[in-house]
Amino acid sequence: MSMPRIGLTGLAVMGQNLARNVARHGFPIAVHNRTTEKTREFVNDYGPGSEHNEPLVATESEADFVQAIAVPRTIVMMVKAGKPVDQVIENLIPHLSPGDLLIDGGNSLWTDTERRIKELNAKGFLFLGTGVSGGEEGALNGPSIMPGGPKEGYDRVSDILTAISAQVQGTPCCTFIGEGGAGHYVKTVHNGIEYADMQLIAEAYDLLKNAAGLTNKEIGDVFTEWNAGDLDSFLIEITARIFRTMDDLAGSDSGKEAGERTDAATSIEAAPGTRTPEAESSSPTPDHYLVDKVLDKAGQKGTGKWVSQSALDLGSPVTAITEAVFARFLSAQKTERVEAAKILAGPTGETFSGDKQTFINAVRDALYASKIVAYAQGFDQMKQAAKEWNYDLHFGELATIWRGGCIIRARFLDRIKDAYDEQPDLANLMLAPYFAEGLKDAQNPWRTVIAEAVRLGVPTPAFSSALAYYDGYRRERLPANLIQAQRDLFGAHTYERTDREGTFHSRWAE
Ligand code: NBP
Repeated sequence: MSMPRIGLTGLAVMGQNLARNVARHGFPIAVHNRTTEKTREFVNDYGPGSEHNEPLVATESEADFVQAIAVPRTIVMMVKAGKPVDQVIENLIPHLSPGDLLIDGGNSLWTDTERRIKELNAKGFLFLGTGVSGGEEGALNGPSIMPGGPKEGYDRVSDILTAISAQVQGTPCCTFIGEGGAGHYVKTVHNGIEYADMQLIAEAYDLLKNAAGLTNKEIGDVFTEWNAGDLDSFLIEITARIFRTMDDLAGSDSGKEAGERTDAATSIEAAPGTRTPEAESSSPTPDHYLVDKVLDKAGQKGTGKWVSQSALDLGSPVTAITEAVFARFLSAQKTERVEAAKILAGPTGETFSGDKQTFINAVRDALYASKIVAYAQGFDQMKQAAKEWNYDLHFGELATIWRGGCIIRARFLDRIKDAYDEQPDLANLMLAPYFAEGLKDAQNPWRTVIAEAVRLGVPTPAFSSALAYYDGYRRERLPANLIQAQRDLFGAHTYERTDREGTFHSRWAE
């Protein structure tokens, strides 16, 4: 094995898989972890002499790690975002040589990345803030990679990054995003879109289950069918898988979902403690869908919140993303919700009475239209950020590298790419003819679904805010004239007129 030109520190789930991905592409790689036991186990399991025989070089101290890499070095850090990144940098610096390149592949705050680029540059090192999306599986088999920072740094390692990224129609899902914190900023917005996408799917599920009364089996079938159409995406695909997973830990004391059938499901690989409905058919006791046993408190690591915070600073109305963040906060108030459920009234005497299939199709259309809005908002935010911080973002390229590997990969990213290829300065994605047409076709069912949700008391914050954004954006005149009048009346804030230039202050009627 030749001396590695790259090393990776941080051998948790992402680091291990990414290191193996690099090694499997024929690039020997030195590996390191704060807890050295993990490094030993990892290299024993996958390194030279193991059944995988991958070109991994185990190292223990920071000095050993750095010495194991050929100069000029490239070192990838896959550690917890925040302070650990600074600690790792501090520990590595005494051992580095001028010109070495550090890559932070974690979900770091882009302003931290901007700071680290400057600090390391002052010390003679290069630093890239690089978004990596795709979770464990993507890291191993090909993630979407969003590198930002000095172009010189990217050029040094682009052969490795493009080789290990997902490939779609021969195109790597990795491109240089831009200078400074652009890579981590784009990754953060990607995560914001992911939040919205997941919330929209959860709302569709809620409507199918609690408005139309579909069983889990039927819901799984609906998602499988949707995945064959315009909604084709990783998140819809995994949602269908979730509805095909039974819970091995379910006790026999609680009842099976009424009307549930457990036949005819596509085979999936069952994780320990779970099995598929086929396995269930040979089970001596009736069983439960695992999804029903999952506590309804959504976790988060902060990237969605960062998108919303940044959107407020930039003045970009990313309503669907922010509602998705708020929905996770509300879900986390489980104890309060359990109490509130006993006190607060919902609609009385209202039941679903429409045609089920028509409603299912309408939910599909509402999901599709809301998803267009969520992406449009995310791209709008990146447009504002690019202006604010001079990021040279190429939106068509972003859509290209999100087509594979990452969590928000979806069929319609091809259409987003086409839209920005045709019109790089597109004001809003919703205005691209393909999406404007899609929204036009979906708008009536979208409205029907939201009206039905309101009537039945099913919360749809992301569906509803997406529609309100659409209706607001397409309105030539909004009621903001009244807000300006109020501001001028109580605070002499002045206003502009529709019929003449200048700013005005009026004495409003007593
Ligand atoms: P974690 O985010 O759980 O981080 C664990 C790693 O950080 C371990 O290697 C740990 O070493 C190391 N570490 C910590 Br914690 N504090 C350290 C310190 N002070 N000095 C040195 N090392 C330290 O791992 P992950 O889930 O693999 O994620 C890695 C990065 O990738 C994160 O930024 C994450 O947000 C991002 N990311 C994760 C995913 C995903 O699906 N999980 C997807 C995309 C991006 P130890 O073993 O000694 O404790």
